[in-house]
Amino acid sequence: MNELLRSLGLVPFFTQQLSGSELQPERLGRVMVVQRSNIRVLCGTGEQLAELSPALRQAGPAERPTVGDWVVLDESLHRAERVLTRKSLFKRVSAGENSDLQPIAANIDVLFIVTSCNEEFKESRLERYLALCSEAGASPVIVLTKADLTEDADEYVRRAHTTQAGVPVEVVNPHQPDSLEALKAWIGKTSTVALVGSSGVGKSTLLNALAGDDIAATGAIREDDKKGRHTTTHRQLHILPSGGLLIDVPGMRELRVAELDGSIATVFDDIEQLARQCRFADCHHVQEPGCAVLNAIENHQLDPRRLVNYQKLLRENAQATSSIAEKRSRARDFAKMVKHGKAAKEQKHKL
Ligand SMILES: Nc1nc2c(ncn2[C@@H]2O[C@H](COP(=O)(O)OP(=O)(O)O)[C@@H](O)[C@H]2O)c(=O)[nH]1
Ligand SMILES: [Mg+2]
Ligand SMILES: [Zn+2]
Repeated sequence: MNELLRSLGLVPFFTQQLSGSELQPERLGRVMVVQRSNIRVLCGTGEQLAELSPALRQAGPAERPTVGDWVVLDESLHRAERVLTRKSLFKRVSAGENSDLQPIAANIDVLFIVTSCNEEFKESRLERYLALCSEAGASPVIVLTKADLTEDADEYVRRAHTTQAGVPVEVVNPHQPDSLEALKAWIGKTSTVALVGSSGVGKSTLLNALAGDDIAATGAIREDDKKGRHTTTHRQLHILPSGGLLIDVPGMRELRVAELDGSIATVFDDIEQLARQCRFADCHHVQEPGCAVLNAIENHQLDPRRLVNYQKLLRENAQATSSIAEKRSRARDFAKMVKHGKAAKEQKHKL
């Protein structure tokens, strides 16, 4: 296969999905940016601006191409025909009334969950990101920025480790350039990493440091022109000079969860284990006698905040999941109605 495509992360998982005529380097590409009606695709022969086929335009948000996707272009090379099945997908519930799942980044291997060593740091937000990461099928790494602003970065590292058993935690300090080496090791040669985290934690700064160039505008620039024109407002896939790919995801203000099957249990495995030892199988860990979870809190083995967040995420997930299911079933009913309506009309014409 084409060298450029290989460096963009093309592995057998994707090539196996191609039929003979699609196996041409100019027809196959990775989505760098999604614009209003076009996508920018890096193909085996260079960059292409492509429009979406009518079928893709009409598809649901989850089926349309997103940053990091592999797409096949048609013979004209100006139209994206199909999206290859994804290896992983980071998604969230879109903000607003009309909640639906919104894809954020596809085919990522590692998710850098970026947070800073100051009051922005919140275990509960990290746990939320970790559940979304587990559901996406990517490996999480918690990245602590602004270590230069605290006397005690180790304390933040300790707290970060409590959010999920075994989660890797890396610290970057702008005064210690070699602190980036650990991150570079995660990125490797051809793996795709997405940077997520609140606005202002230093994602774009990190991207620039890793790329060794000013490819992303940072918050500091915004303060100069007061317009925010230069800060990242869109997601983009960047190719690093040392190999590897990075997707900068601008801060998502709302990060609701839905359709997280077993992922909350993965992040909160400690609570799940404890719950198995409760006297009652259906224990809600509120005030039941013989509750192993409350017992662990009493003995300072479990932070009560963590139990509250676990229950909150479970509730939120159940609610959002059922409302999305309802919406889908309404859409299906409507489609059926339209189809029947059409059929009835045709029948009438025949008579
Ligand atoms: N002191 C310090 N400031 C940082 C660090 N990383 C980023 N910043 C600053 O934090 C602000 C926001 O950074 P930016 O990269 O735009 O954040 P983003 O919104 O996550 O992309 C900018 O003024 C950066 O210069 C760091 O490690 N230490
Ligand atoms: Mg940014
Ligand atoms: Zn219990």
